Amino acid sequence: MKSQYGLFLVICDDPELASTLTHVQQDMEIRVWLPSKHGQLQSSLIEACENAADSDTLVKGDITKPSFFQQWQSYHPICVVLSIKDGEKYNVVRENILNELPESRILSLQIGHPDEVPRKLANNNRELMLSWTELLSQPISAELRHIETAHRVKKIQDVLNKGDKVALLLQPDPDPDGIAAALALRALLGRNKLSSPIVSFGKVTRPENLAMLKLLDVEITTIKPEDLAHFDKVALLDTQPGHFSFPLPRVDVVIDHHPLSGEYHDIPYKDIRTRYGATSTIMTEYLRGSAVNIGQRLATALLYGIKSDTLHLNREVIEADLYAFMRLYPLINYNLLRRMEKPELPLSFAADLSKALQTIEYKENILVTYLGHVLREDLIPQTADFLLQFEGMEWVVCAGVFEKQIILSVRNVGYVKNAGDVVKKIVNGWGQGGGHRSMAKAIFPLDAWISRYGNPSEVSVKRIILDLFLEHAV
Ligand SMILES: [Mn+2]
Repeated sequence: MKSQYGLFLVICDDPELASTLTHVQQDMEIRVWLPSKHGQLQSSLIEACENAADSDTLVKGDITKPSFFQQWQSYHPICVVLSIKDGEKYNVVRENILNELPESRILSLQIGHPDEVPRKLANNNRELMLSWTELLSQPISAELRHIETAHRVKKIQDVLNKGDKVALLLQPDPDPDGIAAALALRALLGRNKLSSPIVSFGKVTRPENLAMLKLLDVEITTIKPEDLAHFDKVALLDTQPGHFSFPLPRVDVVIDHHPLSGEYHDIPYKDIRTRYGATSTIMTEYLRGSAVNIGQRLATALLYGIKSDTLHLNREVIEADLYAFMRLYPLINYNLLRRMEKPELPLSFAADLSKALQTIEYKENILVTYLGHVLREDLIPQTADFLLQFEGMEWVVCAGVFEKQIILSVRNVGYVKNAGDVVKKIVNGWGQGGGHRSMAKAIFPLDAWISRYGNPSEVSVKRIILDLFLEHAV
């Protein structure tokens, strides 16, 4: 019978690997070769593949004979996994497959170091050869990292679960990485928001972070430092005691990826991995190492934490970040992620955006525009992101007024001066600002702006910004 889904043929002389391979391909009909001669290999293969899909799965025969393969000539496509240790036999079998099943493709897996068995596509374009080592080394080393973290999780649980009330303390303007890490720690402890609230000495301010709280239904309580005394235990996530300008009354756990800013000898549990792109990566390893189920909400939060701390993996990341990303990605709610990353625009903004587009100005690859008063602060950075797509532009500055402040969203193409440094020079002394290589933000109190430059008008704001950036960015 010809199957519309094709055939997956396993020719493998290792019973356990053969059995594993029967679970790899879900869509195709599976056939596993059995040696026709009674013997150790035959009985081991039968035993190992006992649970394979159906009774037709195991096929006896002599693979050194061309005729064995002729029974599948009508199938299309045919994928063969070939793993035979004996080199001479391997060559005979390979020839038989190539000749008798001209439509087949072969994945040839060999034992050996990847240097000796480099990934190679045969001249016939039908066979890909690689080593089992190459195939397995990445997932196995990730699982080794995960299991290495399992005993750490036990220690965290021992430290924190002695307390009735555990504070999950984030930095004063909590960001997605910290929020996700707190949700993950709560899941590891098997606690809820009452017994382990997320707390901070400041409020979430960035619109996309507020969107995260709203969409994932996360509460953060703003507390004063002395309120920490009401908690039995305190865990710091994505931050360290050294980041605070005053001594914290108690700290039991620190999990972070920022550069070490203290010795912290007295803290019962600390895990600070400065090579990691995100604390969310560390937490994902904790969760996977202790086999805790990662639900959709938690997965979405952790993936967003990794994405936002690594600028969508555009900043330096290590394999662990990529691996965590890969494992989380299938678990997330894509719709929620999109809504967190790109908050919807209010319809009333269309007219303002249209005017801002019509009145853009540029000089020496610097493009500026002014939105006037905006309903929501994130409309300013969202417009700046959009404007950077215009050809030839290296810098974009989008300005707007929000809550008695003039806010500048700055973007650049990444190979010019550092946006954060430029903004720091511009705000020097009378505004606040900073950022990264290609993204930055400046905030000027409206009255300070007025006393310096007069009332902000579309024409004056654009001229002032252009002058400032021509002076400092070029
Ligand atoms: Mn972080």
